[in-house]
Order: sequence, then structure tokens, then C-alpha cells
Amino acid sequence: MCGMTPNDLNTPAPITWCPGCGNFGILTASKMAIAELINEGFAQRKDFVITTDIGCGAKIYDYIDVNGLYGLHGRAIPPAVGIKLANPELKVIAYGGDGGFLNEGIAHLLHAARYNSDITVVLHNNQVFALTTGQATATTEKGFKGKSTPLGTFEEPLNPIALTLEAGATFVAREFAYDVVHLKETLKAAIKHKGFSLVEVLQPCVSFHDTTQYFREHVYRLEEDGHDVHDYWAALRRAREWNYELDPDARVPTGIFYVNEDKMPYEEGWPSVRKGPFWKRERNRDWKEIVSQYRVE
Ligand SMILES: Cc1ncc(C[n+]2csc(CCOP(=O)(O)OP(=O)(O)O)c2C)c(N)n1
Ligand code: SF4
Repeated sequence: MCGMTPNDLNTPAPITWCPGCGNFGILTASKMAIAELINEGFAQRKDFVITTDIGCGAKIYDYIDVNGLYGLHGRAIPPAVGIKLANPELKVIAYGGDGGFLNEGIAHLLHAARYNSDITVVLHNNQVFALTTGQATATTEKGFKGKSTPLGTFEEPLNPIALTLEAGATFVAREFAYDVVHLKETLKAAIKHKGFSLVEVLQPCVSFHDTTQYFREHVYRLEEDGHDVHDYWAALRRAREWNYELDPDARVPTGIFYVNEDKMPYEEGWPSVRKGPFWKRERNRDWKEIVSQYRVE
């Protein structure tokens, strides 16, 4: 019997991304990762759920044939956390852009990391609001001239790797969108990880912020540079090696920065969630008995 192929996850929706967009790499790697995880018996197709928001990257949900939902801009994470609480057996992946996750939705990102909610966040970081044609976001480098910043930005960019490490994430990685096989492997590891995982993908926007050549020349792999993924302080130091400026001398680390398998996932803290999916939990129980579970004497 042949297993599932990435093409089995295609949808009839026409892909509207610009030719050459880094999102194609994320789509291909995601379909490969999901198909392989299904073939390896990690989960069934019905177990994967995608949540997303509004943006170019967010449209990925139209192109992968699994369950999911669209949220408002910046709100891919709250439904992901809610879905995981309602059914902890599901593998929930939240996709979105740097605008959605680090501008409008930054509180959701940091708190989900702090909770160690067992979801995977895939951050399509093109360092620009792309769908709305090129305004600066929280990760845009200084000096970028766009429609909202004709004189050039002068604010310091945020560093999502350092931020989520500080907030409590237990799996933190960065990949380059055109390094598809490497990205696929990291996505698989992130989805398998029990706890909050962030996979930041350096995703050139060829129309409004084309960093393709810059990243081709500046990325390096952590695993080829002696990095220990279980060393939190080493992960933070590596995170600070690149500050999101497109400095000609910078080295941009990619791969897995940090893994911590010892911290309890958020969902396991809830007595009701430990009983399994909501639809299998006991029905018609006395409300006083339910409330008594949470009472502090
Ligand atoms: C709360 C809110 N703010 C702004 C918008 C307008 N808006 C829709 S998509 C978008 C840009 C999305 O940028 P990003 O999240 O970085 O994703 P990209 O398009 O770059 O993949 C903006 C500003 C909105 N829909 N809702
Ligand atoms: S505008 Fe940029 S991010 Fe959006 S599809 Fe085109 S290249 Fe990709």
C-alpha cells in the first residue's frame, strides 16, 4: 500500500501568491511534514488542525486539505489554544505573518509561549505587512522605506526568537523558506514536541521586501556550529547573534535553538482536559461537583 503523498493534501483553491514568494517553500515543507507524520503513524489526517489569520502567509490554510479555521488578523493563536484545550489529541498548527504575530497579536504569542501550550506556531517572517502592500512591521530593519515609512523606519526590530525564549517557549527554531527539506524536518520535530513550539521562517517577500539573496549569503546552521539545543543560555546568545538588521557582516543562525522536554504542557494542568477530548468527557454532571474541582479551600 502506498502512503500519503504531499500532493494528496492539495486543495482545488488557486494559489494567488506572487511567483517566487517564500511562502511556496513553507507550503511544500508543511505538506511534506504532515504527509510523513501520517505515514509514520504519528497522527491521522483528521488529527491535524490549522489556524490562521489574515495575510499572505495566512492563506496557506486554503492550500492544505486539513481541518482548520481563519481568525481575525493577529488572532491565529487564541483559537489554536482553545482547540487544543477542547481536544488535546489534535495537532494544532497556527500560521501567520510577522505583522499578525508580532504587531496585532503579540500578546497572544507571548502568553501562549508562557503557558507552554502544546501548539506549533509557524511565523512567516518577511519583515513587512505584505498583503497590504509593504508597510513596516515590528521586525522590519531600520532604514526600510515603505508606504507607511517614506522617510525610513528608525525603531529597533523585535527579535521573536529571543522573545519567545524569554517568555517560556520550550521549542524554538528558525528556518529559511527555500531550504525546504531542512524546514520540513524542523516542522516535524516542532509538531511532535510536547509543549509550545515556534518555527520562525525567514520568508522573502519578492514583491515588497526581497531578502532572498541576503539570506542565501548569510544563513548558517546551528547544528553544524556545535550548538547544544538543551542549553538555554547558549540559545539566547545565538538568538542575539542577529538583530534583524540586514547588516552585511551578520551571520544568521538557522535550525533549532532550544528544546526543553521537561516542562509541563499547559493542557496537562487542567483536570478536565486530562480526561481527553471534550466530546468524550462525562456529560450531565452536577455543576456543584464540577465547581468543587476548582475550589481552593
Ligand atoms: C486588526 C487588523 N489590523 C489590520 C488589518 C489589515 N491587514 C490585513 S492583512 C494585513 C497585513 C498582514 O501582514 P502580516 O501579518 O505580516 O502577513 P503577510 O501578509 O506579510 O504574510 C493587514 C495590516 C486587519 N485586517 N485587522
Ligand atoms: S506580496 Fe510578498 S508575501 Fe505576498 S504573495 Fe507576494 S511575494 Fe509573497
